Amino acid sequence: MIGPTDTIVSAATPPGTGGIGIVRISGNDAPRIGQLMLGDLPQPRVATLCDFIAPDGEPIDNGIALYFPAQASFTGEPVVELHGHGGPVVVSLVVDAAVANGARLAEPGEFSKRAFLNGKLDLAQAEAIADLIASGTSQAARAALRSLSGEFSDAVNALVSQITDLRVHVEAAIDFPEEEIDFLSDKKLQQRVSDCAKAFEKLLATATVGRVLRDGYQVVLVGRPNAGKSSLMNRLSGEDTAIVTEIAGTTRDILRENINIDGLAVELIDTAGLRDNPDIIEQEGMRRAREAMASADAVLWIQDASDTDAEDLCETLPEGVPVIVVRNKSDLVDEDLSGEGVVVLSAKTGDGIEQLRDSIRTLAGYKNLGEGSLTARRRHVDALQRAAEHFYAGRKALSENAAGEILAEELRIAQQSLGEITGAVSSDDLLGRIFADFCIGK
Ligand SMILES: Nc1nc2c(ncn2[C@@H]2O[C@H](COP(=O)(O)OP(=O)(O)OP(=O)(O)O)[C@@H](O)[C@H]2O)c(=O)[nH]1
Ligand SMILES: [Mg+2]
Repeated sequence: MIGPTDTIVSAATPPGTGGIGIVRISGNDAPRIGQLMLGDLPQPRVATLCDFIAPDGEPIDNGIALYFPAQASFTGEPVVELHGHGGPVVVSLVVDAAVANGARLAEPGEFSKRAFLNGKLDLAQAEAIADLIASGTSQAARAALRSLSGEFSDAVNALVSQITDLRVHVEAAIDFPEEEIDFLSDKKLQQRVSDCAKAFEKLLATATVGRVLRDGYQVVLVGRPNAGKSSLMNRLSGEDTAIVTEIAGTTRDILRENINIDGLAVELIDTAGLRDNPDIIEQEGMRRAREAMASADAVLWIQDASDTDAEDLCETLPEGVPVIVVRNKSDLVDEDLSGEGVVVLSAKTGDGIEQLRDSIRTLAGYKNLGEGSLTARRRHVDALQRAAEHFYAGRKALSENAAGEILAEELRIAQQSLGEITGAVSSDDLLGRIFADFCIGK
């Protein structure tokens, strides 16, 4: 890949006042611009106190300047950093001076993008920078740092190289048709296929949790009116957010509350009760409830355990969303309500709430999250899933029809999907979308 050639400048510290304000200049022209603004370019990587000078020769500020030659900079290009006083006017005067000397204002994420284009980081690592900056819990921050250091990319690359070995093996078999059958029923090949399957499973589990760590886990509470959805949301959050009454149809709007289950950020969404003859307001509430379910990570289907007539509307739930069935109001019932995949609790007394928290953690894949967690994005999970589907299709073709060509082709596509994660395979459009989400100066 050929990197960009113009020189960019931006404040690297957030707007506003602070102890110091940092302006970063990156590109082939950075040493020349640095020299114009500082009188002399500092020694590489030596913090040097100097005046920052405007094009008219007047000093703007006095501070520390650093020069990083191309090989040893964040972007992979020559970089000059000016650490001055952190006032919005001073910082913008320094930026203006760099522009007057030939630099261009950087777009959001452009420094990171250049680091990627110059091979200093892969795409997943560059994304981890933004995730580290945006992380909302300390667990997420630690996981993002691990992804930034390349642990996630290493795991992806290891899988890519496993698939490459497998492809080489299969393609060799195809090239020697007279021995193909033997090749394809070879024990070693079977071993490689099953190793790949295990690696896919493991990486998908890691990425799925990593995605949840980054984005949080969205749980929608749905059920019949009066089942106790709002009571349960209030109980889980410890806040009195939602109105609770004995009137069926109390909740009509969507209500949101963020909770933290042992470091897992969970967004709870309370919805209007689903019923057969809703009034016009409830109709809209139900429409919003269904919309929330469609994009949720999980659904809590809440039943009133004391209402034996309550018919189960569970079948109205969207396909593919994991569901936890909650039998609420256990305090009103003596009989045993437990069952497979069912949590029995009382929103009123708090009985059984711990089991529910536990079920949510398990469903999120967060249960046994050790120290080794990484952050990942939905984009990564999608690419991994696509790769896995092709791999499994290829494995099926091999086991059912000894179809080596099909396996080889599916492996090639799987490899390509995995390449999208680290950016080994990428398009301008994808890069544009990813880096546009970064903040200015990063
Ligand atoms: N005894 C008992 N009553 C409960 C429990 N949970 C909720 N209730 C009562 O059930 C009634 C309905 O509770 P809500 O939380 O408003 O129910 P909801 O599902 O949000 O109802 P809508 O918003 O109308 O759909 C209220 O009178 C609550 O006090 C429980 O665990 N035990
Ligand atoms: Mg309610």
